[in-house]
Amino acid sequence: MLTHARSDFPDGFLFGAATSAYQIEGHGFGGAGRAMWDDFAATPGNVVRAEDGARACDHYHRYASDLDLLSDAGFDAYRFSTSWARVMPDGRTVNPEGLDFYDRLTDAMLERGLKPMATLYHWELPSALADQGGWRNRDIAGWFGDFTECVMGRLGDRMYSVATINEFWCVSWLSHFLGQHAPGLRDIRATARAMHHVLLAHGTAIERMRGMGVMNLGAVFNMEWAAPADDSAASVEAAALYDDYYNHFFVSGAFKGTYPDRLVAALGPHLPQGWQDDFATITAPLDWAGINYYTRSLLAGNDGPWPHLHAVEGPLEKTQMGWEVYPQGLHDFLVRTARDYTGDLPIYVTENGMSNADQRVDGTVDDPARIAYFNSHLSAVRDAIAKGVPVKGYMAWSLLDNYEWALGYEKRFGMVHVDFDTLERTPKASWHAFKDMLAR
Ligand code: IFM
Repeated sequence: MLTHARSDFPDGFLFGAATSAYQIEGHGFGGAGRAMWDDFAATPGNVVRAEDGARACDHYHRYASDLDLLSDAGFDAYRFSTSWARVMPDGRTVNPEGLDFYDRLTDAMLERGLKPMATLYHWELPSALADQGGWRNRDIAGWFGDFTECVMGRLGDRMYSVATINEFWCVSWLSHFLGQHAPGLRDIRATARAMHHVLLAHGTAIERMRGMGVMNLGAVFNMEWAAPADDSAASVEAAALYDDYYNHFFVSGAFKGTYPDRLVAALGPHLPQGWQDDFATITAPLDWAGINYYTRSLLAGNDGPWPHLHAVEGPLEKTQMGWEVYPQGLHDFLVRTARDYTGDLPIYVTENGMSNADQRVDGTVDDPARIAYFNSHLSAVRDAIAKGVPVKGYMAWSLLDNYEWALGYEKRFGMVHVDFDTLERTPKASWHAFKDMLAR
C-alpha cells in the first residue's frame, strides 16, 4: 500500500494522472493528419518493432471509461495533451472533428469532477510542418501560436490549467542532437535552433493565451539529476555541463531570460541570429511551473564537450527502462527550482512514475515496485513542502500502459494494465493503492 494519506498533504493539493495524445489516443482515425512520429516509426531501426501510435490504447473511442478509472480512484485532475496533427492535420487548417474530440473529452472530465490540465504540445508535430523544418524553423513560433489560439478558443474557458510544451529538452536535444526521438536528427545547429525556438514558441503561446483571457498558464520541464561519477575535476565538470543543457537551459530561459554561459559558449555560433532579442517573449510571465522527474545520471569526465556520451551505470535499483530509482533528486529539484527560478509560484510535479514488466495473472496485476516508487517519491514531495516549497500537485505517469515512443509498447508505465491485443484495461495494485490513499 501507499504509506501516505491525502490528509498528509496541504489542503487543495491535487492528485492526478498524466497521459499524452499520441501515446494513448490512436492516431489512425478522427481525421488526424500524419505526425512526425508516424514517419519516424516508419523508418526502420528507429522504434522497437517499428510500432507507432496508429491504434495505441484506442483512448479516442474509450475515453469515457478511461476517465471513469480516474474518478473511481478518487483522483482530482487529469493531465492530457492536445494533438496538433489531430486538430490541424496539415499544421495550419482546422479539422473540426479533432476539436470536437477534445471538447467532448473536456466535458467528460468536468462531468466526473476532474480538473482538466491541458498540455498543448506533447510531440505530435504535423508532418507537413516537419517538412518545413519543424522546430528548426523560426516560423514555428507563429504556427504554434495559431494552433494554441485555435485549441484554447474552443477549450480555454473550461481548463483548470494550460501548459504550452511538454519537456523542452526532449523536443530539442533528445530529438535533434541524440536523434532518439522524431525527427531523429543528430546535428548541433539544428539542436541549438530547436532549443531556442521551442522556448520562443512557448512564450508566443503564453502571450496569445493572455490576450484571450485563458487562465492559469504554465510550462512543463523535464529534469534529470546530474551527478559526477567520481571525484575527478573532469567528472565534476561533465556533470555540471550535463546539468546546464538538461536542467538549467530551459528554466533559465523562461524565468530569467538568460542561457547558461557554458551553453552560450558551446552553442552560440549555432543559435539563430538575434536570439538575445527574443527573451521579452520567452519570459512571458507564468502562473506555475511543472517538473517531470524520473531518475538521475552519473557522468564521467571525458575529452570532448558532451558528457552525456559518458554516462556510466549507477549502483541503485533500476526500473524496466534501466533508470535508477533516486527520489532525492525530485526533492532537490523542487527545492532548487523554487529557490533559483520560480520563487513563490506554484510548482506541480507534472510527471513521475516508473516502467515495469507487469504481467496480468488470474485477472490481476501486482506491481509492488511501482508502489514503492510512488511511496518514496511522494515522501520527497512532502519533504520539499515541509521546507516551504509551494508544491501544489502530483500527477502520476501514467494512467495507462501506452506507447513509450522509440521503445514501442514494451515498457509499461501505467497504473492500469492494457492488453495491446484486446485493449482490455486492468487496474494494477498501484491503482488500488492510490484509491486507498486518496480516501484517507
Ligand atoms: O512517456 C514519456 C512521456 O511522454 C514524457 N515523459 C517521460 C515519459 C516516460 O519516458
